[in-house]
Amino acid sequence: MQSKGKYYITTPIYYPSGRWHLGTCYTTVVCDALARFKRMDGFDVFYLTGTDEHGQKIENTAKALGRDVKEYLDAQIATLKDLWKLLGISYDKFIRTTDGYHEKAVQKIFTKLYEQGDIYKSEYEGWYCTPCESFWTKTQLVDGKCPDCGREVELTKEEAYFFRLSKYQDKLIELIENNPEFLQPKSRQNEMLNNFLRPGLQDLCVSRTSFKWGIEVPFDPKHVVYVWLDALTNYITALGYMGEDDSLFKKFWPAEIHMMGKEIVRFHSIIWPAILMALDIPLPKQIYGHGWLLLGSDKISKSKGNIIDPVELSARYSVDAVRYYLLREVPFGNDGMYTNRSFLTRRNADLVNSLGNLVSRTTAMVNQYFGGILPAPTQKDEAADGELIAIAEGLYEAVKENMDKLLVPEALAEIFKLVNRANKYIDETMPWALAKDEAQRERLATVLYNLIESIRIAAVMLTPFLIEAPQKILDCLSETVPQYFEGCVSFGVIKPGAQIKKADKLFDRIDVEKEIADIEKRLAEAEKAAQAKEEKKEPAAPVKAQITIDDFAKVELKVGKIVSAEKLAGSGKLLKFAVDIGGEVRTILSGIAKYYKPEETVGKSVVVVTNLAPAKLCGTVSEGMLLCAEDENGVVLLTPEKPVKSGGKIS
Ligand code: ME8
Repeated sequence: MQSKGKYYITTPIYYPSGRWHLGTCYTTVVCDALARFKRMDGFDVFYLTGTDEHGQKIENTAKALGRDVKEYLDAQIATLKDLWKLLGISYDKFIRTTDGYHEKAVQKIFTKLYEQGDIYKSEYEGWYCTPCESFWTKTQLVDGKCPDCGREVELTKEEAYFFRLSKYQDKLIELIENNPEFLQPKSRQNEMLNNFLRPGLQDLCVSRTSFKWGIEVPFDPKHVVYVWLDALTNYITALGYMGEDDSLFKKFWPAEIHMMGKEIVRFHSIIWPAILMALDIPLPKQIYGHGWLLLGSDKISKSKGNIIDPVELSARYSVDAVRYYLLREVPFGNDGMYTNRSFLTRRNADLVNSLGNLVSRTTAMVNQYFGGILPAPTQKDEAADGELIAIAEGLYEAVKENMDKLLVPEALAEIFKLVNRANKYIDETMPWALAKDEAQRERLATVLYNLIESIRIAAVMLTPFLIEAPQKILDCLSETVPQYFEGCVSFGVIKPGAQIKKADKLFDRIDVEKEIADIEKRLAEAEKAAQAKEEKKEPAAPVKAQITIDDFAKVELKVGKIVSAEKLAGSGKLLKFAVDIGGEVRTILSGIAKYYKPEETVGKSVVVVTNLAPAKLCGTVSEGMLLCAEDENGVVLLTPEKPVKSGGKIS
């Protein structure tokens, strides 16, 4: 089919936080439905998503876990990709900001902007936490202290590069005022104009020297590119901008839509167009800031057994139920409130009762009355059939109109109008009554044909939204999932004679009250278990004050060999050792009588602190200390892993 044009749609790039809950899936699922819809509608679609992988926080997290940063990221990204696969996200490209082509392109962009004077060098002033090596803005501080570790911070200056954002202020105001389509929904326009643009823009800090995990500024490598210049440019570098092959950029840029949650609209509607203006490339057609999925009384916590985890939700209630909930229940552009009850009720009402019931009742009747062969509609009745057929005939246009306006829940509501009308049609026409009267056989055939054809159209129109049910339904009708809407959304396409299989249950019915009671029980049990675990936990050993390498160098450690050992008279705890530390034999006392018989230790190589001030214990002077390790099983002497001569220095 001839392309209706191109359609480039993006989600933001995700932080590799590992804590992806139902809310985080919202942007990708919505974009997926739009991308799938546009593809079926005949557009050449490019759907981009990816991950935002630079910055101090990521470096700190990986280090705290004792992991190599890239290795840590690879594992996180694999998990995210698995989640997108599970949810059927049909992205065309997944960009990682650690991808080499992106890093090179960002360096070129930075250099270009610097050379043309849009980036300049100055000083950044911020609050610095020395132990965390992190800069914070005043608003990020918690009670004036580091938000990560709670320690004191210092006002510090750091050399940094700045992007001349202020230079674009007037152009940005003009853009938002004169192009109402650029920033949607409309409420976000006033927010940007009144809160940020009209009060005046400050230049934007685009480099840092206080951490390393970022893209090096090519002409000043002690700097790394800071946040937004790296993150936002993914939308063009993914297409090959400033790369080896920019054919995708030529084909797909500018984007039809950048979709995101409302908290990052500011960066997309102010910083991003300013960067594009500076690069002299066209602006995206639309920035859309959707609302948030808020959580009723449920906290987002997997450890507490909360079903807000999309993987768990999909496993228990199906991927389609998760997608449907996100697309149908959250008023697009506004916030939506998740509760277990709203999720389960919506699933039962629409997917089980309306759709599932319609398909199973109808396919069962075709099997019961016509041996599973679709009969021809030979006895039409305009009064009885007209409304159903009109809704089915007009469904594609109704859905398209809503999707074009990004009214996703409304588009789904149109499809369910048909599903519900078809259920009502069954009640009105009462096929089971027609079946009892041989004279009504043709009418029965027509009723069932109309129902099957309505189901087929509903399933085709559901294809961009759900990923399992439409295929299952169409399979029952011996139809395949079409690539395009064209040619399969008008009424009367399915041919009489088609084999109609009895539908298996599309969605299991769930007793909402029982399920909620179950969830609450599981939550309570998990919470109790977590609490018990917490109580059993030994209090963490207090962390000793840090020492410098110079402090450590003051301790002289040598390998020694135990020449003789005996119990120290008058002490139940101490053993008295003669230890050869290389040409000198020392008397050393150690409190390990409970763990070693004296004769067991003779001949062992041990680690000796040789410059410890002598101390008198039970009348005997100890001239050093033997190092031991301790755990719940007892105390052991430390010994070198391979034989080392007595007197061998330990460093
Ligand atoms: O912001 N409801 O990444 P991110 C709805 N890396 N949407 C939600 C949500 C919720 N409860 N929680 C998160 C970033 N999201 C940056 C973007 S783009 C150049 C850089 C959405 O991982 C959020 O609004 O924090 C955003 O659209 C997406 O998840 C990724 O958020």
